[in-house]
Amino acid sequence: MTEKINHIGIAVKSLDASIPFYRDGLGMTFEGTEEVAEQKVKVAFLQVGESRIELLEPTAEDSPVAKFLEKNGEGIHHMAYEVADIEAALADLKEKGVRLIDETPRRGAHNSLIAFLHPKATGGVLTEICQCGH
Ligand code: CMX
Repeated sequence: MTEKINHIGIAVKSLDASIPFYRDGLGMTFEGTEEVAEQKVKVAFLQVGESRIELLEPTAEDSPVAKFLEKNGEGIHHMAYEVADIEAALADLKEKGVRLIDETPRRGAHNSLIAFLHPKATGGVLTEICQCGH
C-alpha cells in the first residue's frame, strides 16, 4: 500500500528564516512555497532524491502547527507516506482499527489529497498518507 516517503514535515516559526539552511547549507533543491489554506499553513518544499522536506509555518493562531510550535518549539512535525489510492488506503486502515484524524481526504499542497492518522495510534508520530500531485 505504502509506496515511498513523500515528505517529512518540519514545523518552523518562519519559512524565510529556515529555507536558507536547507537550500544553501544542505544544498537541497528549493521547489517553492505555497499556502495550504485548509490546514492554516504556508509550506516550502525542498527536494531530496525522490522525497522532500516540507517546512511548515503557521498562518493563524489556531493552526495545528501553531499549537505544535507553542508546545514543542521547532522540529519534526509529521511523516508523509505516498499511496496510490488514498480512499482505498483509508478504508483499509479504518478496517484495521487505526484511529484516523481525517476519515475522508483533504486537499494538500500541489493539489494532492492528504489524510492524517492520529499520533496516539502511530507510536507518537503524526502520520500523513498522500495521493500526490507530483
Ligand atoms: N506529532 C506527535 N504528537 C503530536 C503532534 C505531532 N505533530 N501533535 C500533537 N501531538 C500529540 C500531543 O503531544 C498530545 O499528546 P499528549 O496528550 O500525550 O500531550 C496529543 O497529540 C494531542 O495534542 P494537542 O496538542 O492537544 O493537539 P490536538 O489534539 O488539538 O491536535 C492533532 C493534535 C494531531 C489531532 C492535530 O494537530 C491535527 O489534526 N493534525 C493534523 C493536521 C495538521 O497537522 N496539519 C498541518 C500540516 C498540513 C500539511 O502538511 O499540509
